[in-house]
Amino acid sequence: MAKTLIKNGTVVTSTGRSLADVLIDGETIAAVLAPGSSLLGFDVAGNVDTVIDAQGKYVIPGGVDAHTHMSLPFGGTSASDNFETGTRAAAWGGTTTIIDFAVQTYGQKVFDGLATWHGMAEGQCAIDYAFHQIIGDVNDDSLAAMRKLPDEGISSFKLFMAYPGVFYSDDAQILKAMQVSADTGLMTMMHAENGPAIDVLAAQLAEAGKTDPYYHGIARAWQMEEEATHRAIMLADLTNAPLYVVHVSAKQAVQQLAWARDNGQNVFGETCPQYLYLSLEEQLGASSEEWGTFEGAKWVCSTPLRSKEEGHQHAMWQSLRTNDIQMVSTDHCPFCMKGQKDLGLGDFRKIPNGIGSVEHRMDLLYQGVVDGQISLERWVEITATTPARMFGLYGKKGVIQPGADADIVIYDPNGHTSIGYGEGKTHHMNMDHSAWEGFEVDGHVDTVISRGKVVVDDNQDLGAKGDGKFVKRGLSQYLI
Ligand code: DUC
Ligand code: ZN
Ligand code: ZN
Repeated sequence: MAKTLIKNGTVVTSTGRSLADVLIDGETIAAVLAPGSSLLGFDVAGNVDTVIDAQGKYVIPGGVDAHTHMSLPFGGTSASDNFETGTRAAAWGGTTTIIDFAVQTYGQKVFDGLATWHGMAEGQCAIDYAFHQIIGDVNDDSLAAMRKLPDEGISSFKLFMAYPGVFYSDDAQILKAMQVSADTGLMTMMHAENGPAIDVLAAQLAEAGKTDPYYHGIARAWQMEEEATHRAIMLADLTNAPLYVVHVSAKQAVQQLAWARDNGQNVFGETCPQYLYLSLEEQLGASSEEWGTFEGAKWVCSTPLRSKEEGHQHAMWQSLRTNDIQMVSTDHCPFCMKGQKDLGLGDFRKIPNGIGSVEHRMDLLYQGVVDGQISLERWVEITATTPARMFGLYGKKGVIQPGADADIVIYDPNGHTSIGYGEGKTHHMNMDHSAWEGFEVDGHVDTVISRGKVVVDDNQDLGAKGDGKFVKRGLSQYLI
C-alpha cells in the first residue's frame, strides 16, 4: 500500500499542538512521529512513496460537518447541491466527512426514505458520508423502524417542532420518539422552533403587506426558539432521552441548554457559521440592483439570522468558549436565487430556507482563531473532534492518531482565502451566489487528504466522485 509522510508540520489536535511527522499507510494513519522522520534509526522519509512538506503549516484532522442537506426537497424545490457537487465543495474547504439527513416524508416508511438517500449518495461522493434519519411521520410503524436504525449505522434521528404540514411533530409524537431514543441510545436531534405560532405570525405579517425576506426573521422570533428549546429539554428530561439541538441561534436558547446541562442532562447544541457572522440588521439593509430588497433572500434560513444588537452573535462565540455549545455544523442547504429563492418574490413565506456554507466552515472558524474568539485547539475540537465523538465516528474520524482514517488537512496560517463567487474566489458550491461574498480569511486550505488520497492540493481538485464511502456510525461517545 502507498505510504505518505507529512513532515515538518505542526500537528494540532483538540488537546494541544506539537511538531510531528504523520505517516500514512494506505487509507490509515500509521504513526505520529517525533520530527525528523527517523524511527529507531530507520529512515522513514527514505522509505515512503510520497513526502509532503508541511513546514510552517498546521496538520489537522479533516473537518466533520454533521449537518448537511444535499438535494433536500424543500419549499417546492430541492437543495441545489447534490452529493457530487456538495461533497466536492466540502473537500475544497477541508471537510472530509459529512453527515447528511435521510428523510422519511409523511406517510412514507422510514427504511424507504433511507433507501432513497443511499441511492442518491452512493457512488457520487468525493469524501466519506454518513446519515442521520429525519422522522417526518412519527407513528407506530416508524417508531418500530427507528429501533433498527443502529443496525444500519445510523445512531441519530431528527424531529422538527417547526414546519407544520411538512416535517412537524407534535408533543405527543416527540414524547414517543424520545422514549425510543432513551431505550436505544439513538440521539434525538431537534429543530427547536415553535412552528404553529411562527406560521400565525408569518401570515399576519404577510397580510399586513410585510412581505420582504427580512420579515422571515421577525416571524421566527427568538422567543419561538427559546420556548421550543425549553419544551424539548423538558420532554428529554422526562423521558431520559439524549438531546442535541441543531442550528442554535438565539442567546436565550443557549441559556436553556446551559441550564439543562448544569442540571445534569445529556443535552447538547450546535451553532452554524451564519449565526456567528451574519445578522438580521445586515439582512434588513441588503439591497441590489438586480433584486432590490429581495436581495435579503440570500440569507433566509431557519432558525433565522438574529439581531447583532441584541447580542446573539456575541453569545454564540462565547458559548463556544464555555462549551455551552459543543460544535459547529453548517446546515448546508443551498438554493439559487434564480428559479429557487425567487419563488418567494412578494411573499417571504415561499422562499426556500437555507444557506450554502459546506465549503467555508473550516475557514470561517479559523478566522475565529485569528480574531481571538477561540483557540487553535478549540477550532479543531468544534469542527472535527467533537462532531466525530458526538455522532459515533471517533477513532476513525476527527483525530490524528494511529489507526484513524487518514483524513487530514494541511492548513496554511500564512495563506489567504477570498470567499465568494467569481474569479479568484473560492466558490465551488452549485449556487448562483454566495451568502459569504466578501469574507476574507487569514488562512488557507492547502492540501486535503481523504482516506489517504490527496483530493485537493495547491488549488487543484484531485478527487473523484465515488472516492467517498458510506460510514456506519456507532452511538454517541458523549452518552453516560
Ligand atoms: N433550515 C434551513 O435553513 N433549511 C432546511 C431546513 C431547516 O431546518
Ligand atoms: Zn432544521
Ligand atoms: Zn438542517
